[in-house]
Amino acid sequence: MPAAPTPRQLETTVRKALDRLPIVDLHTHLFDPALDSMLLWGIDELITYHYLVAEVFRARPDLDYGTYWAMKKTDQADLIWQELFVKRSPVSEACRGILTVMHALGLETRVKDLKAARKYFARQTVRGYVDSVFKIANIDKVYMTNDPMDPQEGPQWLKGFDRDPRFLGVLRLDSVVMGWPDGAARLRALGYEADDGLTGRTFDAMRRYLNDWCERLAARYMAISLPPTFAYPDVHSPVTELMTKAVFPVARERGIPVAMMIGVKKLVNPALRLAGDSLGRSDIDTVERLANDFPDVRFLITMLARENAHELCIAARKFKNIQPFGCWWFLNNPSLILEITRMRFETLGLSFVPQHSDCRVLDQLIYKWQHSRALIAKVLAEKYADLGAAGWVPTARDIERDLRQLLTYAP
Ligand code: HDL
Ligand code: ZN
Repeated sequence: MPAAPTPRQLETTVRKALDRLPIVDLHTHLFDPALDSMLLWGIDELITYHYLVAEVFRARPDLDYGTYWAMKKTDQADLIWQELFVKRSPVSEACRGILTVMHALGLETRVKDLKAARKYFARQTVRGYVDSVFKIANIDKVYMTNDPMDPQEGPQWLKGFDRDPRFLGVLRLDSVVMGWPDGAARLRALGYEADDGLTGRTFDAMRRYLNDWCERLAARYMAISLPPTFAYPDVHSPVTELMTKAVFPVARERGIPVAMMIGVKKLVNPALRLAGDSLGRSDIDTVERLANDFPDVRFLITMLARENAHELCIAARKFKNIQPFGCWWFLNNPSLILEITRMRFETLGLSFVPQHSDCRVLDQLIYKWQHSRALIAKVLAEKYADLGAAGWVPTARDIERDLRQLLTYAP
């Protein structure tokens, strides 16, 4: 009987297997390159990512919000680089990510300015760079976040374009469901005769919109981000009524899941724009009641508050139609990824999706997955080492099979 591998040997083996596995990224804000300027990439987009915007105002509380927003993007990036990377050590996860990307691209990271980096990106073409980033990050496919109500995006889908098969469609619901009756006017503008009231006509119009756009996008799931106050049942809530009487029926008919991303407090500081959202603890009872009352609807669930992470694991043990996914947004930091991934392996085995990147900028795929692969491999190796103590040692095939289940999840 060969000696059981040491924990360190296991971690190396699992990490190498994970590095070799082309990953399916279940939630991003990336776009098919055919959607032109909607796909963000390059050093200035990377450095002005909203996570870093929040951080630069902490480094420079004297900086006026309006002054920053009036700056050109390259000037914003230069300011952030000076304040967070030159005058201070870039120890935050968002700052570290920039260095990981630059290093992976062969760019010097201890530099006073972004001249060399801008020269590098000026030599790239978007389609060539998409191929490079997918190769470096070893990504198979990414799920987009598609909003037909977006004035820049909707018309391009109506016109039609040749799709890149690496970018999968997801119908995002926030702009048509949240803030009702704003969505009613938006539906009418697209030719769906919704009333402002929650009438049968409204639910029919919403269902037609959902079906038409799931078809057009070849949507693999529908997604919505919800506030901590989201509750079910709640007959007074247009969101709850539209989800239960329009979204879930269409998801059931089409055999696709609904991703509910719960816990966002929108724009607690509007002056920060995209960076202005915060979080709150959400109601796991609502998640359990929905899973119980809609047993034939599959729910992809991610919650934004750390306190909800353990509750979601247990709710998923009770309801097989709940699939927890990712360490979302404010949880996408090493200390919390380790904690949450450990509790998920311990309570759910392999029946969860450990991570999604949430990338807004293409190049982020490189860092978000390099950082997460290391952490997921570390935790899985720990669990294998625990099994080794009982004489159960994973084979290379076991490891490959387990990683494939975890990180190539297709809803
Ligand atoms: O609603 C969402 O999909 C969130 O991920 C937001 O887009 C958020 O601003 C974000 O980018 N988180 O990483
Ligand atoms: Zn997102």
